[in-house]
Amino acid sequence: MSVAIIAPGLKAEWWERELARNNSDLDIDIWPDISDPGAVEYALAWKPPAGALANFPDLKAVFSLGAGVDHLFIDPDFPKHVKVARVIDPYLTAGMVEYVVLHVLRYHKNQPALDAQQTAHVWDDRAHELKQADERRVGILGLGELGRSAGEALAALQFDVSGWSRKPKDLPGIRSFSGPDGLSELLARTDILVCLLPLTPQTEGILCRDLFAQLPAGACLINAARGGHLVEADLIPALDSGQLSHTTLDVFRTEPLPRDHPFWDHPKITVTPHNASITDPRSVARAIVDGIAAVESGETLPNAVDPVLGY
Ligand code: NDP
Ligand code: OXD
Repeated sequence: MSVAIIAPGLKAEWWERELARNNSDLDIDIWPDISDPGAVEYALAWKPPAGALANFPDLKAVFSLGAGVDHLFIDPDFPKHVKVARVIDPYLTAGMVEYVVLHVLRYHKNQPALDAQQTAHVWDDRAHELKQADERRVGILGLGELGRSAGEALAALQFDVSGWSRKPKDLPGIRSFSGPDGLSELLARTDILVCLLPLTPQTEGILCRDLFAQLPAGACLINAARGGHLVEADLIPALDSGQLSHTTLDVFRTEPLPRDHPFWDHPKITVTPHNASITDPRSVARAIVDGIAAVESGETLPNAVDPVLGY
């Protein structure tokens, strides 16, 4: 069975090792050194160069090396008949839950303002509003694997949690909103907004001036989904006007974030380098090997995405 790994910039040799550890019969090549493109039946991919997957005429399935698949569907030559699976993995979920809880707590405890006080050598324990977690309203855009798990963790910490998804949900401790009206209702009752949507034509640019205007003044934003969700030109005006009080961004339209980008130095923006959560080959390679076995035995591909919905 011939497998290609196309993940420029990732540790492809690590993936090769972990795949081989789980199935020593696989014949694994790392792009661009593919010995026989005509033999490749499965590909592991992360941000593959445009057209690269179209070179494999007998490709049966592509395994995204992340939860998102936008990096595949962006390729105009992506072979549309090929099945696509994404990562759903307890470690990836745990990493995102940790990131979201970390940054929600940071806002809840007014940490950005306390950091500024320390810089100015100011001791003032009264400067910040006292709110209990159940008085802090967190709104999560996207209630899938990651959004739902982050919401459950925040609800367990007693936060007032709401979430928005395409279809309504019934989740303990999370108020569910859906559709365009549901989005406005959620925004109106959100102090800390977390974006965990997939990037699709429907969600591109959703974090924009109009959305910010629907939040209570002074709300905070955490975007751990994709840079394409944010209209970058709308962010600094919203922060400077006070409509937003602080933002944490893990993802950007251009990654790495260019060194001269204004987000780096803005006092109300926290930048992290797209590492909210990272796929761990040690657990995900096993799932990929199982996925290959499922396709080979005529079963449904586990963790398959819907190519029409794009997630
Ligand atoms: P899922 O596919 O499990 O969940 C997606 C959620 O978004 C679902 O609840 C879905 O609704 C909702 N949704 C999709 N489209 C719309 C829409 N048009 N309107 C309203 N809701 C919508 O994805 P995951 O939770 O696994 O991952 C989310 C994203 O997080 C990934 O696509 C990726 O971009 C990002 N990510 C970022 C990482 C990082 O390190 N920064 C790491 C991992 C992922 P419904 O339930 O009704 O279908
Ligand atoms: C992912 C990511 O989609 O790391 O998994 O961004």
